[in-house]
Amino acid sequence: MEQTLALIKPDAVERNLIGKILVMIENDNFIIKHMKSMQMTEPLAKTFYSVHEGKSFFNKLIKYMTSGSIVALVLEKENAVASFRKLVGTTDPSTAEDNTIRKLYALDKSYNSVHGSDSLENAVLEISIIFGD
Ligand code: IDP
Ligand code: MG
Repeated sequence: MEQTLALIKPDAVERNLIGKILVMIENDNFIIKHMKSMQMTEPLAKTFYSVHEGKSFFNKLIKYMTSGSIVALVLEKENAVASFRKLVGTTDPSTAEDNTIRKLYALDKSYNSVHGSDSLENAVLEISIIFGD
């Protein structure tokens, strides 16, 4: 079964939204295979977001993602990667579809509450970065 990597980001953990987001994930028939609460170190965040290195928002992104606890999840479902991206909604919540996690909970395009892998290849890579030994 296909897997994807989900993160509940610091802005959502801080606002006590873990439970509400997990309900949305379970109601959309994802199986939670692994789950942990953690705080990203700066090196881990830089590795995880290395594709964005050099972009204008990179430093702000690293500061945000290391600012507090996150919840990391490995989710399983048929077509998990695309299905979870659909549940997450667009990067900027102002353009996200109704009933997506970001439409309901994201603050703006920087502090947007959740992460979902954007391809099968990146899902495998991100799962190994966060859950690999
Ligand atoms: P995604 O999370 O929807 O895949 P990406 O473009 O991969 O979006 O960007 C990764 C993360 O970087 C976003 O979720 C958001 O937290 C942050 N980000 C993206 N674009 C901007 C921006 O223009 N300004 C500030 N932060 C941004
Ligand atoms: Mg992305």
